[in-house]
Amino acid sequence: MNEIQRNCYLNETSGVCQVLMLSIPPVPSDTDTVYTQIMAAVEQIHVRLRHLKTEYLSGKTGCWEVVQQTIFLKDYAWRDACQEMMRDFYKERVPVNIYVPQSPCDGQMVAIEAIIIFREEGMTSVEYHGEDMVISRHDGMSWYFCRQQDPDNPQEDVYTQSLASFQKLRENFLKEGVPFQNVIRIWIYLGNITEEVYHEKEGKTQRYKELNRARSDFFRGIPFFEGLLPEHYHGPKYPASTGIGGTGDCVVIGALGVMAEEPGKVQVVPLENPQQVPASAYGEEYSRKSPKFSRAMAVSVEGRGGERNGIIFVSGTASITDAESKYEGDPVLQTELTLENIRVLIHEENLAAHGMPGLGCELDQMAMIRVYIKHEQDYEIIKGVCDRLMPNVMKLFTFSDVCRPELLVEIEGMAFTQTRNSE
Ligand code: 3EB
Repeated sequence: MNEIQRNCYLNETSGVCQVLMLSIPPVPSDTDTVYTQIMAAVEQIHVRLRHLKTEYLSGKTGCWEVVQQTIFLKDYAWRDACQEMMRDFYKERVPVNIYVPQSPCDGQMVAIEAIIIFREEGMTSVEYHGEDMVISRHDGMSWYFCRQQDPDNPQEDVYTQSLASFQKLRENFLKEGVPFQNVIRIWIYLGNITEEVYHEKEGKTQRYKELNRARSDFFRGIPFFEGLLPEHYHGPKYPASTGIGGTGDCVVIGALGVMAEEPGKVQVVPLENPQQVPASAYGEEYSRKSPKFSRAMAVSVEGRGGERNGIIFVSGTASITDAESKYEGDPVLQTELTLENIRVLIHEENLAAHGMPGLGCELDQMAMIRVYIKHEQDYEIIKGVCDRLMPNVMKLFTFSDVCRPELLVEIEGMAFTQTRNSE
């Protein structure tokens, strides 16, 4: 594999071409600053895109549009300067930039995970609606990339901050006519996630548990995925999610919504893992209000030749069987169980059981994973397991705290799948 193939995943279907890319600058030298690191990362994205255009898309008219960048920053104080650089670079087409206070594991100051769409005339449109929302439309459906970068009420407690963030996020979607029930994937970056806090009524609790309480209150009564589910689906209905730590007191949310423009073309289904209790059914010992998320979301879109194209968004996954953490203190076994959980989750058998036959895949066919690592000393070990079990998958490693104290690693990711043409 060459450098570009290793850090790009290109998914070309009959209706659209999407690219996932990891742009990680060189390990900084003495003369590097956050500016040189960010410029190196952004320029690298565009050098690779030019290469991809000549390599794979020659003959097509259109251009690349970077719709979302998740920007991992070693120091969150760089966020505003970084956003200024993005404005200068992208001008009137600034992607939804989600700034995450987590350090890349090889010592870089920054790392970028980018979602890119090839805007082809008559096939795809991409609209930039301010810095918090980008919409891409193709295949009879629309994708809404959205962010909620930190609350305006930092003086308040984490419950109030989280609830306000969710409410702002809902407003961002409603401005575009998207009800919150159409949000399928959420990322929540919560600073000091395991820190104990005290609440008048709750007593001694934890920042993560207070987030769960806010999320439960906010989600109550939302008829998630109405009109988009397979006919006989009766399981829990919540978006896929990552709830993960970060430095400082941040509450940063990224979210992805979908709308079907042509009825019947799009289906979504929340996936549960037969080896795990649904998170929404966890007992009170983990969090008085359980975490409301599904283990993954599968989206199925009808292609031009009658085939169905699948995208699976895998939630943050950890070393948990049933509802219990396993292999306390052992990063190798925790990583192996985490990847086994993902393997079972995205396997054809599980997709078929959830009403989406033909759209499953194997672990090593995933497009990418993000690996959140709690302790610096576990990085090489955890990376070793991931490289062994998924040698062909693009991977991003960052240091961050995980919500349960005993969990050493959490892994999320995406997979693109396709049914064989039925004709
Ligand atoms: C777990 O399986 C690990 O609260 O949104 C993973 C993914 C976890 C998402 C969330 C929490 C969340 O329970 C923790």
